[in-house]
Amino acid sequence: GPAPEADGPARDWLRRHEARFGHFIGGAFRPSAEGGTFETREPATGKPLATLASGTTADVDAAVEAARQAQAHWQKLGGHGRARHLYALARMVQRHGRLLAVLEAIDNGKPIRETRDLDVPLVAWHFLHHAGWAQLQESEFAGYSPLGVVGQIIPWNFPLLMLAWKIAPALALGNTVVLKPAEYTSLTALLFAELASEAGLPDGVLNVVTGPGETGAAIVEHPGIDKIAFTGSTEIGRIIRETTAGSGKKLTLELGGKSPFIVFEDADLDAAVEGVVDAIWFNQGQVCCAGSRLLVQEGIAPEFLMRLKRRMETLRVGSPLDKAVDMGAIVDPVQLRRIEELVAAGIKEGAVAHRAPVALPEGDGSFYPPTLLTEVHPSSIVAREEIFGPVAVAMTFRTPDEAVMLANNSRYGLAASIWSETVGLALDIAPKLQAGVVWINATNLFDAAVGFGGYRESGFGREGGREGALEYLKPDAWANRRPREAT
Ligand code: TXE
Repeated sequence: GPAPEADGPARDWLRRHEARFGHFIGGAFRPSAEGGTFETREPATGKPLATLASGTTADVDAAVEAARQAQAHWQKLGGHGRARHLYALARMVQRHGRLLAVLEAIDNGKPIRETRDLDVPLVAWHFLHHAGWAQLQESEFAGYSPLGVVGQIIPWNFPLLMLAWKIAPALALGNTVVLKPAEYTSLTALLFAELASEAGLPDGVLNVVTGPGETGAAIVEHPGIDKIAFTGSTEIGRIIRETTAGSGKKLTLELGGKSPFIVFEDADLDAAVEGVVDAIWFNQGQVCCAGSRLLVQEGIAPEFLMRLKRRMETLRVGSPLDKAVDMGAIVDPVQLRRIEELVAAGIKEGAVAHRAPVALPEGDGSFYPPTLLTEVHPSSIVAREEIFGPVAVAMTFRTPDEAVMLANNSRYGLAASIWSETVGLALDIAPKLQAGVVWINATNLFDAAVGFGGYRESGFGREGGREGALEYLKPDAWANRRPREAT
């Protein structure tokens, strides 16, 4: 196969910082006020990767102070002024795309093919899209003002992309940011902040505070923050909602999912098999909108599952820097154990596990094979809980009505995917699915122009497009006065 991606520049960057990083506050790295640190490891090898600052309330204070000082000037720049900075960030991401992609693959364990061809281009696109909203702010959002300082807490499954989803709209519309990356994957956020500063982003506009959940809680509780945007587990989302209740902080939550992937008997079966590969084995299944519940119409189920198992034999699991692999490493041993435990619980409840007969890399990396669970009852733990790993859970249905009922039988409602060659059927089913996004003969498509977000316990608020922009604005008091009716 092709030679592995050269990781020299990313390792050089780590060495330049002696693999030790402070928070990025007010345009510079600085250690934690109380001196706390923590270590991160490389998912594919288990080897130590970097020492990071562990943020406490004192660090969050400093970051909020820097963000507050920067905000007035950032707002005064106006939409056109800020658009220039967003275009510069997009160009910066493109120029350093290889470095960002490699560091992301090392830090998260996801394949270089994905970080290079998906994460990084989507990040650049997100800044370009929001540069447009900045330019249009005065005309499209007359009567609205920025919120001020926003606190943003992101997960580890798409570290750079979640950073972009959070900071691009916030910055475009005149807010400044205190961002906490996930503790497993903080490196690309730190590199991004450093590069953004070099690209001319004013000091204090983007501050990155690293640390565990407690650091996130310090952001959530900080009185100087006007809005919290969170992506992560439903459990923590619930805590954040309780903590912010009555505080006056605006809140958006993008939480878990257990999204249905519905294959009707008239589907193009080979296309649908490829769809499953994208839905549940892309990014090792660590995708909030992963098509993790595979609902197959009874008449084609044996044939479809046979083709799927055959396709599983060709998937390759290996080093994230190997350009030929389909799946890399699971982000952390803790997550790996969570997957193993859930699958074991499902098997105990009667599920049959088919593991792709692939060789997993030797050593201390966290790897898990592509897995398909069949004979699953809808009440089984694996049909209800988010596994957040490369595990497809298959069930069957007889009629379209039953498919809708099964699909909606979830506490989540993030995404859904319909596979059918009958336009009328697909268009009849789509609006009946309680999900923030419904794909037809497609899956995991992301568009910066379209609001992404969930129903029910998948959260609320949208990211991307016009709806996402409004989440970072507040209506001006005077603009709420309606013109007097002509009498
Ligand atoms: O998530 P957490 P974890 C799901 C997925 C996964 C499970 C656990 O099922 O297996 O959650 O993952 C910060 N106040 N998803 O434990 O804890 C934390 O530091 C404020 C789905 O990693 O929710 C990190 O930055 N912040 C999801 C971020 O929250 C707190 C993506 C997410 O971590 C905090 C991730 C607190 N009290 C996990 N506690 C998706 N929908 O994409 C933690 N954090």
